[in-house]
Amino acid sequence: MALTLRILSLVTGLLVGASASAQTPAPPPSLTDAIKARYAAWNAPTEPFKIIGNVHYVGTNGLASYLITSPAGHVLVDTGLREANPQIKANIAKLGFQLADVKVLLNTHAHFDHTAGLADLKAETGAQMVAGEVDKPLLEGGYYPNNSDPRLRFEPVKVDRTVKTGDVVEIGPIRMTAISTPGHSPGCTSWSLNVKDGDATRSVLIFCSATVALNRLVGTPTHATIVDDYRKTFAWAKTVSPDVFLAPHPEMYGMAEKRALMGEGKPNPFVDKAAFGAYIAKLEAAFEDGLKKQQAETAKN
Ligand code: 4NZ
Ligand code: ZN
Repeated sequence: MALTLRILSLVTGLLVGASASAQTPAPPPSLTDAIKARYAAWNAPTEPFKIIGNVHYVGTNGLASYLITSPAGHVLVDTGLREANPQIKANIAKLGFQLADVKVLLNTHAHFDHTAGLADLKAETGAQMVAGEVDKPLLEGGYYPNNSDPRLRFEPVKVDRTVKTGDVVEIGPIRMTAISTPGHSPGCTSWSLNVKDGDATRSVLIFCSATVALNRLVGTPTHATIVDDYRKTFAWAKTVSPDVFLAPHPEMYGMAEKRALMGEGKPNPFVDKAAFGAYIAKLEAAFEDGLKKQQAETAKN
């Protein structure tokens, strides 16, 4: 019972960004349990659907992948775990699109839960792999920064093009602008684009992430500039209010709840200018809390 609770609290902590390590003093075996517990949820299937304009959800129920389509070719953002690739491919086909038309693979950040299928999909499509400059060595090495735990490794993927803030990925009418939002990973990259929604144009942000999750912020940090990086990302995040906020973990923006509200003639529930700001406020508080907890823990040892 106590163990189950500890695992649950670790997993919950990872997802909401609270430092679970304060309740659970970072025992390596719990990582295995946390990952295992997440696997089933991460791999659970879901129906693909059009979110808005040419942006589609083609991921699993637990991990987001986005297909941005155009007559000149498609962009796929992130995969889930390696074994979820058949689901992503089936989801693309279900929506009436062809895997072979995926010309670019984008990544938000080089963590196994969003990258493990990239190498296989790149081999199958020949698509160009594009990622944040600072995450390139992680993607090409298939590892988590400053962590040799084999459970965090993934199939390495060659990065053909690296980006930083302001760089644009273009395919036909698709223009996706990279924004470096480091912290959660050193090269964490958010992607912004405009989509047509009837007569309106909507701004869409696929936010990389800024949860603490498995990251070490103090002592031997996951990467040297990590605390400053998170703070810069929060400062930037407070300056934007996209019409549509998306992220690599669907629960970050209430994917399932919003999808359930979709319907003919109803306003699109994914259009919510206040959603990102509200999320960032909570996330920043969770980060500062996580930082304090890690500092207190380090001071004790
Ligand atoms: S992440 C786990 N990508 O940092 C690992 O949000 C990594 C993340 C979340 C959860 N995990 O092992 O449970
Ligand atoms: Zn991550």
